[in-house]
Amino acid sequence: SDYSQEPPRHPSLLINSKVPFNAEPPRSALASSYVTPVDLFYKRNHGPIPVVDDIERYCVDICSLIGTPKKLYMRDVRMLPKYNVTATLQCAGNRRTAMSKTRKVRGVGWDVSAIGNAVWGGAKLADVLELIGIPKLTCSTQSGGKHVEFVSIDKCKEENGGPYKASIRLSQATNPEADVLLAYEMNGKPLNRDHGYPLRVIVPGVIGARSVKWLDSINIIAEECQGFFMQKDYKMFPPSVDWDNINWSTRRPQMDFPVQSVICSLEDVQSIKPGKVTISGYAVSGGGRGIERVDVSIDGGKTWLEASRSQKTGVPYIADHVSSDKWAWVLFEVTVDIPYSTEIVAKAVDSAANVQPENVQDIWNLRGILNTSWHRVQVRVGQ
Ligand code: MTE
Ligand code: MO
Repeated sequence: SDYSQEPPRHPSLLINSKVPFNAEPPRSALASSYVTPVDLFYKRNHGPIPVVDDIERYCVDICSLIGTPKKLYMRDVRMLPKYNVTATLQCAGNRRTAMSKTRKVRGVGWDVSAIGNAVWGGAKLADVLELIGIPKLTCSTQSGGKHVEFVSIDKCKEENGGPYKASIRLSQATNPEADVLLAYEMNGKPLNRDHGYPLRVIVPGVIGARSVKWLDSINIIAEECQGFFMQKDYKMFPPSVDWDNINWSTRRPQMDFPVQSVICSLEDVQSIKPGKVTISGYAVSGGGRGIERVDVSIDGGKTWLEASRSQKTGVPYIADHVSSDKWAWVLFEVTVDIPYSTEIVAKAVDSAANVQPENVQDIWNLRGILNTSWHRVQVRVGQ
C-alpha cells in the first residue's frame, strides 16, 4: 500500500504506529479544552489516507433493497438542514496499554488519549435516507432491510485490500434524535484528510469504529455488515476466551461504549511537591447517557471526594439532555491536599447509575477493548 501522500501532523502527537498512522495527544493536552483541537485529536487509521481531489465529482452511492440507487453529491448533502453535534469519539482500544500490563492483548498500544470531543457539522443520516424514500423512525422495511452499512474509500489489509466498513441498525439510522451525521465539518472547518475528508459518518455514543471515514457508499441491507471490523474485531469477550478457543460468532459487534473516566492532569507515575494539587480529567458514557457523578480518591479507593463537572464554562452541568451536550464528555476537577506518596483514583457514574469496574483483570479481553476500569495514577511526593 501507498503511504507517500500522508498529510502533515502535529509534532506533539505520540505516535503508536506510523503506517497506518495511529497517534494520540499527550494526556495533559487533552483535558485542557472541552472541544479538542483538530490537530491534537487522536488519529486512528487502518490504511493510507485516501486522496479525494475532485470534490465536484465525489459522491456517495446509496443502495437500498427497494427503489433505484442514488448518487449523493456534496451539494446534495449541503442542501439538507445542517446540524452541529458536539460528540465525543472514543476508540474501543483507548487505555489498552494498561490492560496489556495484566496479561498481554493484541492491538494498538493506546494510553488514555484515544478519545476526543469535537463539534461535528453535517446532515442527519435520517434526512439523507428520507431522500431515497426511507421514512424517519423506520424499524424495518417491507423488503427486510434492517441495517445501514457504511463503506469507505480506503484500503486496509484486514479486508484483504478492500475498504473499511461497518453498519448500524436502521432504527438508529432513521431516528433523528440519535443524531447520526454525515459530517463534512469538524470544529467549524471542513474535515481534514486524517479525519475523513470530504465526508464521514459520526455515530454518537458508539465506539469510534462505527464512525466510518471517507464515505464511498451506503447500503441498506438485511443482515449486519459482514466486514472484518464488525465480525472479527471490536467484540467484547470474557477473560476465559483466548486466541486458541475463540469463536467470533458467539458475540455481537460492540456498539455503545460504557461509562469511562480518566485523570489527565497527572502522569503515571508523577513526582509532585507536598501540598495542594488540582486533579482533572474527562468522563463520558455511551448511548447518550450523561455523567451523574465523578468520584476521586487520594488513598487508592478507600475514601472518595466528589469532583466538580463542566461542559461549557458558566453553564452548570446537569445530565438531563436539555441543558447538556448529551453525546459529549464532561471535564472534572477537584483540588486536594496530598501530603504523601499515594495512589489517586477516578471513577464515574452515568445517568443509568452504571459504574466503572474496579479492576482491569475482571474485564480483561484478548483484543484489549473497553478498558474502563477505575483510572489509577501513582504520585510520589518529595520535598
Ligand atoms: N473509517 C475508515 N474508513 N477507516 C478506518 O481505519 N477507523 C475507525 C473509525 N473510522 C477507520 C474509520 C476507528 S477504529 C476509529 S476509533 C475512528 O474512525 C477514529 O476516528 P479519527 O481518526 O477521526 O479519530
Ligand atoms: Mo477504534
